[in-house]
Amino acid sequence: MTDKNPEYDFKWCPGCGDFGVRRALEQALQKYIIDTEIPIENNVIVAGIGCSGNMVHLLEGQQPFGIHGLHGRTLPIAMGIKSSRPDLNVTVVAGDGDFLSIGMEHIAPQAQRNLDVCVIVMDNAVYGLTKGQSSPTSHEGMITSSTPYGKMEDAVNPLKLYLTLGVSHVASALSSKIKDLSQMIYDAMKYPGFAIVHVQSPCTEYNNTYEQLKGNVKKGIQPMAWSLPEDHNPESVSDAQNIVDRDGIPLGLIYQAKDRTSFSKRVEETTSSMNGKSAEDIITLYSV
Ligand SMILES: Cc1ncc(C[n+]2csc(CCOP(=O)(O)OP(=O)(O)O)c2C)c(N)n1
Ligand code: SF4
Repeated sequence: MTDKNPEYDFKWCPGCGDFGVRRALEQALQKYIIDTEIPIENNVIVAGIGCSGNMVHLLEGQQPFGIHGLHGRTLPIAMGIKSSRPDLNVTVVAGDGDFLSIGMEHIAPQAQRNLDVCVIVMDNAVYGLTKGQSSPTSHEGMITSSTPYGKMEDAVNPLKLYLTLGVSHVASALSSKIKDLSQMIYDAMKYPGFAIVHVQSPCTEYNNTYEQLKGNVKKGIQPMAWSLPEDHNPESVSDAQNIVDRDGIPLGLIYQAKDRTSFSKRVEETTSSMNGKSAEDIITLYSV
């Protein structure tokens, strides 16, 4: 609940990783509207359903448009917006359950179209809002409310999946490293194609992974997260593949395709090849 939105009586649990993501998104958006001179009202946040989806109501500062849509359907909504208003800066926010479970089928088609949106996936490896059920990124054997004897499936490796499906810009981040995350979100907003920033955003209530991600010297816990080597070339597919094949959580820009035509450009080219024909003209021309 905020002073501005007193009717929304929900908030995140103390320590939830989504607070850091919110701060980073606010900073990135602020920088984006100053640098590009795109007014705030030409920015849209499309949210899925989940604790992460509440982001759209909890943003502070200048307010972009917000759509809190259906579970798993952030990408079709984002595509609808970009089809009719390619000038808008669209950012998708979704949880790992929303984006990689029910929403998984939408990733490949948008990767192939190179839909020019920035996607922020908040990965806590559980379904937080519905009380901690296993998600695609929960590890095999994990005990959750829906897997009391251990999850039977292997975990999805989201970064590997994005590369395989042809996502043009793939970055990986931690919610607690707000400065780095904010820069990654800003870069993804500016990238003219399908850009995903996959964020490890721990759920303090059902899967608190802060210690595993950052490590704890006193307890002899090695950090799972590691920075990309300095000589990593994000334009190299083989470098990117090599990174996502390694254990743990790589942090940084893993892959970025150069010179791929964006969805908005494809729409523009196709529309201009219609030579001013209306929808009715085309239906008449091609109806049998
Ligand atoms: C079509 C549909 N199926 C299921 C649900 C119930 N539901 C709401 S949120 C959610 C999962 C949320 O998990 P995630 O996307 O990982 O987000 P988190 O809450 O962890 O941020 C589910 C299954 C729903 N709202 N709509
Ligand atoms: S249940 Fe988990 S993901 Fe949801 S607000 Fe609480 S800590 Fe965050």
